[in-house]
Amino acid sequence: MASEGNSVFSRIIRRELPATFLHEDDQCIAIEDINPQAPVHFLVIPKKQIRKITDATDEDEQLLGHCMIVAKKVAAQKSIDQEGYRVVINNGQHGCQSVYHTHLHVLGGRKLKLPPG
Ligand code: DGP
Repeated sequence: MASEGNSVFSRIIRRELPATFLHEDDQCIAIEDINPQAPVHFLVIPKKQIRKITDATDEDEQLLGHCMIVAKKVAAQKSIDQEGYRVVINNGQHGCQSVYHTHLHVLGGRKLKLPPG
């Protein structure tokens, strides 16, 4: 499945912009975050551009579940699965979302703080 969206992530999926790929399949990609907030910080991005998690529908249930499974597999490849990590979806203005193409952040490699900002 190609991405037909207009977001920066859709352009990365179409290889119009560069990124460090960790995973790709027919439904999603995983890439290194351009501005890492932890020693390990990657993004899992569905190829379908769901602008916000608010906009997700029941039809997206399998796709979003798949992204979670990819997140845990790539985390294992990055060897952060034993000590743990955080999976975050920022949603909308109060969630400090900046790219309106839903994505999972996976952060690890150090002990993260609570509460998160
Ligand atoms: P969010 O606030 O949840 O929308 O986070 C967007 C994240 O995407 C942020 O951590 C930085 C990352 N990001 C933005 N533009 C690019 C890009 O062009 N390439 C990569 N690899 N990451 C990007």
